[in-house]
Amino acid sequence: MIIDSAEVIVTSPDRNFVTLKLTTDDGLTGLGDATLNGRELAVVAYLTEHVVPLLLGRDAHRIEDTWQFLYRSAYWRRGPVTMAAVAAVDTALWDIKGKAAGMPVYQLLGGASRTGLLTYGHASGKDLPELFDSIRAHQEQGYRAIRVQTGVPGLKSIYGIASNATYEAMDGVRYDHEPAQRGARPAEEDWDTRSYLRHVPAVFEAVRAEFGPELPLLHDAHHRLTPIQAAQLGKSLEPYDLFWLEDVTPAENQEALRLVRQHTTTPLAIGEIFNTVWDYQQIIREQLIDYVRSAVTHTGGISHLKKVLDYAAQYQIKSGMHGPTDISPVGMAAAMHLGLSIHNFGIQEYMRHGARTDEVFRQSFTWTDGYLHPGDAPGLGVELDPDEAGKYPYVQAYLPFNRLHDGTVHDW
Ligand code: CS2
Ligand code: MG
Repeated sequence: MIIDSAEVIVTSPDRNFVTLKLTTDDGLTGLGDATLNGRELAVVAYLTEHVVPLLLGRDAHRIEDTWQFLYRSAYWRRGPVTMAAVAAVDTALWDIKGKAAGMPVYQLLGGASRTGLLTYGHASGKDLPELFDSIRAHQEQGYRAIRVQTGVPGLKSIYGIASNATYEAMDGVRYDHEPAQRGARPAEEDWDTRSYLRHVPAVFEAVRAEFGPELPLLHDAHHRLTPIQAAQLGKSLEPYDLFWLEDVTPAENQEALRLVRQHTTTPLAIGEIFNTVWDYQQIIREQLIDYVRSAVTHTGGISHLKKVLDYAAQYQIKSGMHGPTDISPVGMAAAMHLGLSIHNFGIQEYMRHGARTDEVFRQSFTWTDGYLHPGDAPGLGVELDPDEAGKYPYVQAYLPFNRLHDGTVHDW
């Protein structure tokens, strides 16, 4: 089964997506998500100029060998662009192997370890009434776990708050926060850690008072705190029993988490910007996190993320795969097949895509009563409609960035 053709498809129905489509000499096709938010075209070039020519004529069955070839023969390893490109090839080959075997990919990964994947959704509000409405709206949609993001008094715009602009763009449907904004330059936002640290515990106190002790609540600090500030936040949120506190401090410095662990028992989730198992080695070995946040799309595909999660399993660390709208339906399906098969599944992030995206990507996965299931179609269960995709050319978009009051650039 020889790889006969390889296409890199860029489309922008509700946001930009990059998809690799492989076709074999006996007509089987496989899709892989290569979307890197705000840097999409870098992966397109890496795939088109450097990877596609190397794939043609290869045996599509040899997934692990192809992974090792792409990772080692490049000489320059790791990093978001390389690992998104490798991920797209790996995922597309698993899709093909599933179709060749006439089985959904999760069956090739060892079969189902559960009946469905618990998901969490993004509730947000610039103030408590708006936040409470958003939580209720997500519960009505079926979510059994809720990520809570809140506005902070004194800050104009902040990560995670769905804006009315998004509201209008989505045909009047209250829509989650879409971080990448279309435009020629990244939007500048303001940030102040002390205002945030003073405000967030009070918000969780109010949410618990309103919604009770059971509802699993998550929060994303989005890489903005120093290690001691992260420890402070984790401690101040302990009374509200969070499911997890995410990206509480930039984790390039893996040791930073030791200080956080010393001061708080709030569960920690990290890894959505990690790309290989080596980014996790110390924080897993030293039990410094509780959830692995990597997505298949950004961590070298199903083959490599499975290795990360198998390593994490030895430390009772669970999966919490990244699943915002910048992970395409192909990347989401890959996450579901892996998540259904592994033992140490924790929870799956699930931001629902827009209607135009659902037209471009025909999906067979289901979301019922708050649980996702990849479906039982052979392969991944997602097909791309080239005519629909062709309607929406790429639109430049950037993630915002932060400046402190004194003008210093800060983590967004
Ligand atoms: C976020 C993302 O979903 C999350 O946990 O951290 O929204 C993130 O900001 C985007 O994926 C960036 O592209
Ligand atoms: Mg996050």
